[in-house]
Amino acid sequence: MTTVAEPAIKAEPTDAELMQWYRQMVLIRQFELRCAQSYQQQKVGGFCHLYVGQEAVAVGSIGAIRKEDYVITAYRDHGHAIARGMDIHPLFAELYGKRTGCSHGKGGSMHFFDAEKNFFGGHAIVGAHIPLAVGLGWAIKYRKQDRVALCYFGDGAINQGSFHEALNLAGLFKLPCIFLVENNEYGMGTHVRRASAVTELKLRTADAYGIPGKDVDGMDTLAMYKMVRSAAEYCRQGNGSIFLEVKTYRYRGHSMSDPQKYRSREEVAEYQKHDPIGRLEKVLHERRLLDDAKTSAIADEIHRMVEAAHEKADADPMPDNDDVWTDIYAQPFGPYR
Ligand SMILES: Cc1ncc(C[n+]2csc(CCOP(=O)(O)OP(=O)(O)O)c2C)c(N)n1
Ligand SMILES: [Mg+2]
Repeated sequence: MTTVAEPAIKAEPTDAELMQWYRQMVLIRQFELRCAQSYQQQKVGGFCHLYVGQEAVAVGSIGAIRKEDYVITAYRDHGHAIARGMDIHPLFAELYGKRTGCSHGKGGSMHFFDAEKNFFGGHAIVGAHIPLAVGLGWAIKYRKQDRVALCYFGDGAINQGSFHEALNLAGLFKLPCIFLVENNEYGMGTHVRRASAVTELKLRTADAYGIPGKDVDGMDTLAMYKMVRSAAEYCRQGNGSIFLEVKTYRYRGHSMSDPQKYRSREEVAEYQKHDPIGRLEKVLHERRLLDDAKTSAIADEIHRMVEAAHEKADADPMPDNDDVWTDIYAQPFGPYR
């Protein structure tokens, strides 16, 4: 069995990075709250899965990798897109089915995408993008590049065949992939205990596929950052893939239409006591980077930003009939562009 050394690198973020992450987390939360409102106003077509509560996972992990590294995720993708630096106007526009959306209004909430930022989506079928992450890892190795592929998925994907087939190949070919399961305890309304024979997910891959596993507190941005920094280093050094079990929690329902009968309000409240934004706020207060006045100024500024982006997207044009012929093939073919 391969073992991973404890974080060898001195991964201490700078003050500027900490502040940037804090702003990103507040932005993700406010973006999500506006999404919920817009959904209720029937502005959003299709499904919508909110990331509220899980912000530290995307922000801490994406903060630990480089711009040239690849990121790919499942359908709860708003937080990852924002953490990857996507502008929120094309995200709102995508939700509202507008031409100016990041996928030209054809993908919706589950298909945020930005190839220039090496953000490969946004995928709706549970576990289906994990083999794509192996493809990214394969491309990196084939081209002898100094990159990693960071792949997120939920605890519900862990028993899919695609997960096991993909990890076997990643282990066999020693591909530079970080497989990161966001264990928020539930796949829709099913607790991980009712779906998995082995619930300690970090134990799943070492003996089976030669991919070592670690676990990390996903409500702690700094812990996320440190773990992913060392995982990326492990991959970059040619050791192969790594599997991270991230313990996190979603405060909202699975999607916008979820009466949440499978859990109690007390359970949600217990997790909210360890809110990732509150925890980072405390660190910033201790380091004297933030005080109460600055906290509320940041919240106000981000609120204005979110409202402006939403209003602009709301006023943007819908696609034309002709747009049905575009975005089908990468290269022009027949009537398609
Ligand atoms: C192959 C497949 N089966 C079923 C579904 C329906 N479905 C959508 S989300 C979901 C639960 C997945 O939960 P998890 O992977 O834990 O992600 P989370 O929603 O917690 O982020 C299911 C079963 C699907 N999209 N794809
Ligand atoms: Mg889940």
